[in-house]
Amino acid sequence: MANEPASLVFKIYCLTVMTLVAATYTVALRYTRTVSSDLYFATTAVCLAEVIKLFISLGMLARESSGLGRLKSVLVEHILKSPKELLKLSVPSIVYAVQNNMAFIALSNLDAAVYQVTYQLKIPCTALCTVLMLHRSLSRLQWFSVFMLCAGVTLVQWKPAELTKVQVVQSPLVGFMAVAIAVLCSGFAGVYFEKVLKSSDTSLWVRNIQMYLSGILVTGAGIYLTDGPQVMDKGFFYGYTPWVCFVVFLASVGGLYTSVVVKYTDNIMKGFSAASAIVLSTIASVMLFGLQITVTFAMGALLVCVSIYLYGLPKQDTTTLERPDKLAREKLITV
Ligand code: NCC
Repeated sequence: MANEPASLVFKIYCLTVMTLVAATYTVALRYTRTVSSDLYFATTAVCLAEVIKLFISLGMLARESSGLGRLKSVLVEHILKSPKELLKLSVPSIVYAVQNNMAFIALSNLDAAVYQVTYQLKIPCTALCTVLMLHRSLSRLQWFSVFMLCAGVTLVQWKPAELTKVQVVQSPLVGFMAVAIAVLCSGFAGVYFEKVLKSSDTSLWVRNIQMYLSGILVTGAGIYLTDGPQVMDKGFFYGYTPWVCFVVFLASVGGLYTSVVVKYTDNIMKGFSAASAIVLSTIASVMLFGLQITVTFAMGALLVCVSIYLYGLPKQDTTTLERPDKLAREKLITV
């Protein structure tokens, strides 16, 4: 299972689950941040999700290793005897810890639809990180399609702002700043994890365990530094309702599916596929439940489809499009 290729059906399944979980997560998280009077500590929810992901990854590794003896030797080799690797994976775990906390701050201050729309800036940011960190090249047409996708998803998810009055004080400026930080973190951490994962044969579940171990330490420090005295006073699970547990569950499942998607595709494809899953699930709702399609949705869906088509076109004359600097240098040398 470690490095065998996945079937197309399996990839589509993972992408669809990831996208549906992400959509539900944003709305459920927003709900939990606006309705309850005994507001839970967001930092504890982020930490708890890391713990759950660690245990599930251990279970998956045990399944992959077929036998407890083998599991033990894999853990000794990759965890106890690999401090360097643990340190390497602590980089994305710190960045993801910041990003996951930012999502709570943003959704405490912004409507879920506004958050979802502005968060789409992660698509070009991820493409930029891929080019810079993985040294992959995108043609001009592919760059164009990345921005077209960003505009398309924005239109597809466009909804009128929440009309219901929320019970908490909100600061849109703080919300937008949190989104900006989350966008940068998502692009960087996603591509960094992809780079580490694909640069060796080490199993995805081992990489996840290495990352979640430091994730627990970092998010634990986050609890201590941000809400320490209050958590000591009121308790770790203060304000936890069934909805909050549901949010933590979604955060864990969504994160694990994200890791599988990155393993079998890449971070840019994750953006494209998530967009098509949103379009397809809305079309399915139209056919199944008679949902009304808006003009903005139709325009956005068209942009998403065209951008997917353009991104997939074979690259032409890549030297001139991708490395004009290289070409100019070569010309200078000949002169
Ligand atoms: O923003 P995004 O993902 O890139 O964030 C990645 C999430 O996956 C977790 N992760 C990543 C790699 C890995 N090996 N293990 C992990 O657990 C990170 O901790 C981080 O939470 C997206 O592409 O839009 C996506 O969005 C998130 C989420 O909706 C946003 O971050 C909003 O806050 C989705 N997460 C969930 O639905 C829980 C993710 O599935 C897709």
